[in-house]
Amino acid sequence: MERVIIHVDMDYFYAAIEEREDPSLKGKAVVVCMYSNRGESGGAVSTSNYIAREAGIRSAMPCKLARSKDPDAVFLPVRKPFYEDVSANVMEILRSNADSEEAFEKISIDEAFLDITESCKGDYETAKEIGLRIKEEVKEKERITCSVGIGPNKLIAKMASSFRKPDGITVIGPEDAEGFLKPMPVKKLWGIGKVTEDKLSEMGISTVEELAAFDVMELISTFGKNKGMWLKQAASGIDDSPVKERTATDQIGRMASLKHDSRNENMIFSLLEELMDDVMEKVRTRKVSFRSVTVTVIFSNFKTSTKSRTLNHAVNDRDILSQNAREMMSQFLEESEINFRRIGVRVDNLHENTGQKSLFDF
Ligand code: TTP
Ligand code: CA
Repeated sequence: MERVIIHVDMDYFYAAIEEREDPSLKGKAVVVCMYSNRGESGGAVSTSNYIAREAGIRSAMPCKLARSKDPDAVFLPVRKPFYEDVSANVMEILRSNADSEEAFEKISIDEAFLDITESCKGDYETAKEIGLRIKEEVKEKERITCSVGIGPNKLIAKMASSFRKPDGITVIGPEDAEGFLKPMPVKKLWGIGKVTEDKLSEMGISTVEELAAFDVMELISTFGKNKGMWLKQAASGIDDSPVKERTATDQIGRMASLKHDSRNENMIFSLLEELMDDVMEKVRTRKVSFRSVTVTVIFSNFKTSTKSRTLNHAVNDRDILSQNAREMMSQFLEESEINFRRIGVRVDNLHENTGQKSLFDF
């Protein structure tokens, strides 16, 4: 049976929760701000409701700028622990609508994938009913709205959910997938970032249709084997990745703030070394090896960006971790001009060490 996947994305999540909590906000522009320790003037917008978006207010914009765009908007500070509680309730509703406990994957505080292949027996009409039922259940129990995308894989489902927002539902059957993607600009393809978008643009590729038609060997020579093949497949609407929850036990990571926002290499790399020491200590205590390394940077405007590498085989080697993490961190420094606020390093794809001795044991 062909898979049927649902992606659910909560609408203007933090601001929607604030609206729910205070009915007097109804009809007003609401902006949720992450104020920094430097006070109100230093903050950035976390999110805003759709009324505020009409005034041009966007996530990650400085709060000061947002205020100038709509002086009548209501500005509220982020209450992350509270939103996390609401998120946990929503995720329980979503999980209970997936084929099984395992057929569920939370990908952020307000987004998740559900595999519903068995529940709908591969039928898209039934899938749409399930999608509508989920929307109703979330609205009834949590009094906020979400947008739902349904498709033959995660990529299509994810892109379908953002097609009609807020409170939308979009169903893209396998036969519609190509037509759905074709006219989109490549930057809309889930997984394509600014750097890739710019490179593709230099190659004369601006739509998904152009990318799908592009010579795969040429893509590979520019982007490397994995990424080149992925680009070709994604543009053709192909995505075989399973819906699978990433549990905390699958990864070991550490994150910390710099003393102050900075692009100073000494400061960044020495913090990175400390974080890697902590990660390696846990790797050794848990007697595991890892096959991938991820570096995360949270910039001074609160944007988060990650880079990952998959190694040829599982290792528990400090030098290999260090080499990969440092290279990715250098790329971050090259690519952006914004100061770094927090950095993190994580290893995942963990394997238990067999009896064989590792380099560490010698
Ligand atoms: P999103 O799903 O990107 O945005 P949203 O739910 O606010 O709006 P949409 O209707 O377009 O889906 O992000 C989910 C939450 O994550 C958002 O409510 C606030 C938080 N967030 C930040 O704190 N900073 C950011 O830059 C972004 C994009 C989101
Ligand atoms: Ca959302």
